[in-house]
Amino acid sequence: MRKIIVATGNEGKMKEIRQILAGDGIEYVSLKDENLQDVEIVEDGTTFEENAVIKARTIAEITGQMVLADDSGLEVDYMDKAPGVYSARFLGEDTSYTVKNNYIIDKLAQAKGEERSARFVCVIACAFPDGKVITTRGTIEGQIGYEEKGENGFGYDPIFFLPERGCTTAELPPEEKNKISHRGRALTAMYEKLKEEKVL
Ligand code: ITT
Repeated sequence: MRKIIVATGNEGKMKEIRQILAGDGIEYVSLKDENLQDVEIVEDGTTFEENAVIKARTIAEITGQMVLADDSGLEVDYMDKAPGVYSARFLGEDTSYTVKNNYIIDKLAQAKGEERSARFVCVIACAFPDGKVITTRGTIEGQIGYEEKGENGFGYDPIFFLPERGCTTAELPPEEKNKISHRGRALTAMYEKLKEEKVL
């Protein structure tokens, strides 16, 4: 079976990536699966695109293979689009998401209705051994909830409320989240591009 490396150490992402791309006869493996978890990746970009490219290129250069990477995050409009590209590092990499999520809820104490707007953004990069790189972007619009709700997903999902569904992305079954999520959209677009270019 053909194997494609996804340059991520985030297990929540990896699980969704496998679910979204399931059924194409390719095995998607993480950095840990390939014993590459200790490779230093300097994520010093200021955009999702820059960071996704840095991750995919670093691993493509080392392995000589085509590599996928995901850079994603939560933009809260009331917080000037923070935490954005710093979503994983927000309040410290080792701080629990209960603390991060409740901090955001508290920040929005005075925000009402539309003022609570937020989005998840995901950029997928595909880097080739010859240095070529392509990216796709997906977003999902929502609002910051008033309390954490739901056990599915990971990270900020318990506070990402979808008004049209009346629930958070952590309350959606995984297959429902993947159909509409930033990651589902960006990955589907990447899959189509790679098919067009006859790489898959
Ligand atoms: P890798 O760089 O190893 O892939 P990371 O977690 O450090 O893992 P990012 O820098 O892209 O990755 O940070 C993404 C963060 O954005 C992630 O840790 C979550 O906090 C948040 N995030 C992204 N997608 C999410 C989703 O679908 N649901 C909830 N939170 C999400």
